[in-house]
Amino acid sequence: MTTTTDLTGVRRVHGYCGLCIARCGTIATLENGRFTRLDPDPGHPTGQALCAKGRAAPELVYHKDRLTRPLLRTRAKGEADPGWRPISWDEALDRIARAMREIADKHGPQAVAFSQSSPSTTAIGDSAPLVRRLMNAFGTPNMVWPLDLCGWGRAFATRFAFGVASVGTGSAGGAMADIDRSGCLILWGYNPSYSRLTHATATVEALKRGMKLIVVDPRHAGLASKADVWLRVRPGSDGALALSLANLMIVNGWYDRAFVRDWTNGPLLVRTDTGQLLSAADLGASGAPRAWVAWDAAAGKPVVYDPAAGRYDCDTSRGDTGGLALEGEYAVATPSGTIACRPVFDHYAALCRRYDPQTVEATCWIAPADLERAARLIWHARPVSYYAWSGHEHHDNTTETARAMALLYALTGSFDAPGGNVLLPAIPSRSIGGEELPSAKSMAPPIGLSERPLGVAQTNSVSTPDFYRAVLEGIPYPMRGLVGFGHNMLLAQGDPVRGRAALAALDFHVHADLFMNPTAELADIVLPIASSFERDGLKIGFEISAEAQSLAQYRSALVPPPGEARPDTDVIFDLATRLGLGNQFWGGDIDAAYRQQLEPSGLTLEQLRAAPAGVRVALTTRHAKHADKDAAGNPRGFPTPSRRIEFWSETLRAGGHAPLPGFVEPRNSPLARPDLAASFPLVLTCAKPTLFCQSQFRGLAGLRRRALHPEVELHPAAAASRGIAAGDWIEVRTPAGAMRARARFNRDLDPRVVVGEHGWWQGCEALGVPGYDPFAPDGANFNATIDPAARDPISGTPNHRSNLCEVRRISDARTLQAP
Ligand SMILES: Nc1nc2c(c(=O)[nH]1)N[C@H]1C(S)=C(S)[C@@H](COP(=O)(O)OP(=O)(O)OC[C@H]3O[C@@H](n4cnc5c(=O)[nH]c(N)nc54)[C@H](O)[C@@H]3O)O[C@H]1N2
Ligand SMILES: Nc1nc2c(c(=O)[nH]1)N[C@H]1C(S)=C(S)[C@@H](COP(=O)(O)OP(=O)(O)OC[C@H]3O[C@@H](n4cnc5c(=O)[nH]c(N)nc54)[C@H](O)[C@@H]3O)O[C@H]1N2
Ligand code: SF4
Ligand SMILES: [Mo]
Repeated sequence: MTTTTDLTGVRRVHGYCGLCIARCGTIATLENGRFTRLDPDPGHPTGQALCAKGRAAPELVYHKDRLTRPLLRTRAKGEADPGWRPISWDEALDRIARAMREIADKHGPQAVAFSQSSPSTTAIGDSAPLVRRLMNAFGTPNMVWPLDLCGWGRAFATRFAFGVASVGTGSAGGAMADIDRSGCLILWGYNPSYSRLTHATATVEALKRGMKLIVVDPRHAGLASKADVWLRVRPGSDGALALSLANLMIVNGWYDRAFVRDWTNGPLLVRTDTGQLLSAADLGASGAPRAWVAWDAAAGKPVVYDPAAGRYDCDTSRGDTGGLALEGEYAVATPSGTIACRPVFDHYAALCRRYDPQTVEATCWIAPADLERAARLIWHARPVSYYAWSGHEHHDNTTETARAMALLYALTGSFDAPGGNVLLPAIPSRSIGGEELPSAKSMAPPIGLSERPLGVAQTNSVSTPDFYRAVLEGIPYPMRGLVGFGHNMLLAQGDPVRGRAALAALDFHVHADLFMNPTAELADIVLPIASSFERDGLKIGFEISAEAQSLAQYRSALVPPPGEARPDTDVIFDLATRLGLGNQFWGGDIDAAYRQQLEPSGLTLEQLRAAPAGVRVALTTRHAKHADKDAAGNPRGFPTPSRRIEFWSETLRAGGHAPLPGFVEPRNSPLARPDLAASFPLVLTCAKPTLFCQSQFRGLAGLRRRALHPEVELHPAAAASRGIAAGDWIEVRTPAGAMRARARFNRDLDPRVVVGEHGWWQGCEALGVPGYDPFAPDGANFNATIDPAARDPISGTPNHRSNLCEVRRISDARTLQAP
């Protein structure tokens, strides 16, 4: 029995919490139709525990500040009071469709951008494929959302190495840490105790059976207290750390040589004269230019590697790759003379050697002994799995860092092995994102593509700085409209003052949300949206384990939304109809979309609706799928251009980047800018709040009570030398801007590091605590301090976590005085 009602009018309903990426399995209690409690569902693969945010769900649902009616701006943007006038849904949708059409007629549909909050911090995942479908049907490639900060490092940068995400994300697939069977888990810039409870509970269980744990974090946060090794890395230097761990592993022979030889492009030869891969064409006229060459030390001669077949000559002829060289220099005879060459792996090992323990102590602020313990553990406690997130993703060197980490991981040979990062099976489902629609194939290129063709624009995603520029300067083309589903970009992203100017300059802007926020304040129309507890949702697979992947669940609305609020999905369908695109939206039938999604699964909507706790589909996990052979006996390999894990990326080289994952100092680091460090001597990073999701929930008294004010963590020694006492209001200033927060002491930090928290703007009336001006230096907006020019050259990711700062006690803290 999955949904029960007793005689006192109490009903318990199975579902899952949509508030963050953990998607915890839940049982909701309804008393006489009112949603009163949310509890974990221990029978659910993600239902071991709930966090405080999940337990506060009833407060969120019934909060007095929820938006309840569509609102129309009646005063000019820039006026303090927008003069919101409630309007009907009909009027709102008509106005939106008309404005979108007008902009499209004048400038093309690409001049209307969409935006969307991250599915990791909101329930937008319930509707995200349909938002994409609407974009595809309308004909705009421009989705402004935080992919550059969230997902790029894990799921896209690691593809340069593996061809698939070696650190999976919920939405984009990829390999997930098989924590249940790992010998050693590395949590790298990731604190699941705060951010993804399901992973934290799985880790604690695994530690009980003896799994080893390495935590890489400037803070001694979360599971660091249970770690065998905690590496207190200097923010932004993770790439150097990864190379240095790889160095120790290579030097000590602590790596899977056969795996590197057979499954990476480490054996391919690099010409010493040109610094390029030696191609089969270099060996003679009959060689294909896209076929490469390795050195067969057993035979003492070069062998051709054919990426199309994924095999070496020696493998085809002898059935043996054991003689392929990974190090050394070889003189290869070619028609144009002898060419000295070294294998890719030899170059990689040389790169890693530059990060010897002493260099790394100066670069990463990590003691050589800790480094050695970590490297030893990674090898001796195999199989290894890892999960990495915001800590390594929010930097202007994130692509190279993520790649260096992925390649360190390749050395373990644990990829897709039991206990490693495993490409889990999934319930078969069909996309409803509309990629196949004719309009999707004839869209203009997205903003940012020409400058960073290998970056987020590949996925029709736009970084906010590029969006702001397109609006304000028409580069690369005019951007005149924005249709926003949640994303609170003025808080989530840097340069809020420019962002405000950009939003104010749009011809039309609609924002759909549960609450008013600073981004919505600048819209022409604001739409009231149902929370995930007030709408249905379909989830096919829960990502974190093979068991979780096998569950499909249809979540039903617990209670009606407040006032006239409606689910995003309904809004998308209605808007599509008004835009004349209804025929591409199943004639307005939302169930038809779910049915299309479910069709290959063998599950029916009726079956799922009748089983609120979900339905399991038997899935079998197979490992080492790269070794599967096709009919011709060729191995499947990896979906990279070479069909091998790529230590050397021809894709990046052709794009003008380093083929090996070199470490680049963050633009504003103490080592890159000693001149700046003279007046801004501290390194500023940040971490997620435990009680809030990003910029949300500060208005919920039950949560805010436990974190009344924005805080900044610093070492007592750094505070003492500046006359700062615990609890003092301090100003954090960078060359780009400033914010204020209260000082919280943390003895575990390196005294040169300061850790803030972003997302503070909202007040909480019930507790009488104030809100903060996101645009003023005496506000509490962390992202007002970041340097908008510091961006990753490949992805465009802005640097939110390794900037220089100085802190000082504020003697005149009137604006922020605690009540
Ligand atoms: N300094 C610093 N900056 C950061 C980060 C950091 O750690 N430090 N983190 C970055 C990361 S990882 C991310 S993902 C971004 C997050 O940036 P955003 O995706 O903008 O996330 P939030 O700030 O949580 O804002 C989400 C908004 O969506 C609304 N919302 C919630 N549920 C729904 C829904 O179902 N439908 C609709 N339409 N709206 C909904 C909320 O009310 C809220 O206004 O911020 C990034 N910015
Ligand atoms: N409670 C809560 N849960 C959330 C969210 C939330 O806002 N609140 N947001 C959701 C979203 S959108 C995301 S992306 C995930 C993110 O989940 P996490 O990645 O766990 O998020 P963070 O706490 O931002 O960062 C993780 C750790 O990185 C460390 N760190 C800071 N700088 C560096 C660095 O330079 N290198 C390394 N190695 N570590 C560093 C921080 O100290 C922090 O402990 O959480 C999701 N879940
Ligand atoms: S961790 Fe908390 S907010 Fe996230 S899904 Fe679970 S209960 Fe909901
Ligand atoms: Mo995120």
